Amino acid sequence: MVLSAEDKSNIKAAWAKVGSHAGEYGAEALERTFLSFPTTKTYFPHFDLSHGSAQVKAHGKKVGEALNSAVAHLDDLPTALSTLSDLHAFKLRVDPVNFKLLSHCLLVTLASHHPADFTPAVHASLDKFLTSVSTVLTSKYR
Ligand code: HNI
Repeated sequence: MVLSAEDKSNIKAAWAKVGSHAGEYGAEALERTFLSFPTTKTYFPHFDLSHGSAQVKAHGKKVGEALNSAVAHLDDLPTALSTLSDLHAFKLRVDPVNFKLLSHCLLVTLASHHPADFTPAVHASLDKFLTSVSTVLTSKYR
């Protein structure tokens, strides 16, 4: 997945609108993922997954911060996400299909909060971005 110059500028512009809400959107995307795709909950047996859960909020913040960092390092995602890649591949062993589900819910969350900014072109660039992040996080599996 190669991000074009236009993708990069779309991703940065969209993320500028996200601003300080990345953690909150991360938590909303997680809640949407757990509700819409319940098998994803199997990776979080140790979490309280109820609506408003402090654990989901805290985890959403971590996911949001990781995405903030990825947006700041679009030219070198493998380096920026290297530690997280090790974690997901070697320790958590999350099946790659789940990354598509979370990515979808991240897109839905962004679209619902920023409908006017979520043009088809921005949608496509954000989809490529999340696919790139997911590819890095699942790249050390085999
Ligand atoms: Ni993921 C931990 C980021 C996809 C299951 N994950 C993290 C952490 C970050 C993170 C950041 C915290 C690391 C730390 O504590 O050092 N995860 C991301 C990102 C994506 C992603 C950016 C994709 C966009 N993770 C997924 C998916 C699943 C997943 C798709 C499974 C459905 N992640 C986990 C689990 C943990 C985790 C499980 C550990 C949670 C805990 O605290 O015990």
